[in-house]
Amino acid sequence: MAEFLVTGGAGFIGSNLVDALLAAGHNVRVLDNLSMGKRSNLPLDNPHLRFIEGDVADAEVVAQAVAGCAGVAHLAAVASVQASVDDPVSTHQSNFIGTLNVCEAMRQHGVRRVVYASSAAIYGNNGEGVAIDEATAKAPLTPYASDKLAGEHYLDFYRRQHGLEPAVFRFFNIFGPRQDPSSPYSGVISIFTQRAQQGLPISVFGDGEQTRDFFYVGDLVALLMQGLLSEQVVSDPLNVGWSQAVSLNQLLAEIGVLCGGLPPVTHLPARAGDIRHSRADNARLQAHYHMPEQTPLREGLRQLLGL
Ligand code: NAD
Ligand code: UD2
Repeated sequence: MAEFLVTGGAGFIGSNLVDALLAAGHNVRVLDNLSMGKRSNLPLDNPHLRFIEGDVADAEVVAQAVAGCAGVAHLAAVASVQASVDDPVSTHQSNFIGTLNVCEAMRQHGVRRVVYASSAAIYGNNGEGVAIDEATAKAPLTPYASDKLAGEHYLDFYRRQHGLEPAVFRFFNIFGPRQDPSSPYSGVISIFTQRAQQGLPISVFGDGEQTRDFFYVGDLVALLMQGLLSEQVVSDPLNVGWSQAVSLNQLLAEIGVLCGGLPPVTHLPARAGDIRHSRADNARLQAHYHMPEQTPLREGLRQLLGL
């Protein structure tokens, strides 16, 4: 069976992808520095899994991890936008140099297929209020977004020059089991559900009428698997969202139903620079991928809450 490398495989999205690859009978290598990921996210006793603790910023380590594998899902990054604002130099090592190291290692070892985790952050505030398509002008407002966009450009260079086959996905708001709720900048669903379960007060920044296009991690994994395994991939970047707007107030109502009520909800001033409405135009994704059946928000929340 083919062996695949998942960088960042001990994290939220990566570990869900690892589970799916193993379940499909593949061998998996994970390269993760455990800065955010956890060993407990991985089935370490599975003989088909090899865990390498190491940094994608280390070219040598990346080259060893890439050698001999059939394809790479490159998910390792400091996923916190705020961390990139606070420490652009250090996060650049993970978020950009790590991507360049993966490209170079793939070129050296003749590995072609790579799935890349880009982000809706590359659009900045552009397209706000309409469904954002991939042609929307790019406006990276943070080091995180700049690094993700630069990574896309480098992958395209390696595609043209060295025959790499990148499958580039621009994730909107992903949620589900193993998303870490511990920072104030963690995904809102992970924070709200954890606080609801623990009976702790919930803070809504603004009036709660801002909307997001929430996408369940299991549905994302189905797409990442296709990106990794399908005969051919489209090299154009693809938005990953359902093109559905859910407000925070609607989200809280759903959580309230599942948890049998909500703790006190406080409204605080809106976050500076917060995007009011973010929604993907996913026509290009639909044209090129077999879309999974959508996991409804309530069902995704149920999974996350362990109900
Ligand atoms: P996560 O923090 O759970 O996963 C990232 C993993 O990468 C962690 O396990 C972390 O330990 C590892 N990592 C970080 N720096 C590393 C380094 N230098 N070397 C090796 N490993 C390193 O976050 P996630 O939400 O699972 O994000 C996965 C990918 O998806 C990231 O590239 C992120 O930028 C991207 N993304 C996520 C979202 C979202 O909604 N969660 C949205 C857009 C893009
Ligand atoms: C998401 C991504 C970010 C970047 C951005 C691009 C996550 C975690 N963040 O930011 O990486 O790609 O999209 O547009 O996926 N909120 C509250 N209370 C809380 C926490 C959040 O009200 O305790 C609000 C927050 O102000 C925002 C909404 O919830 O209006 C969603 O916040 P988020 O941090 O989950 O995600 P977002 O869309 O700001």
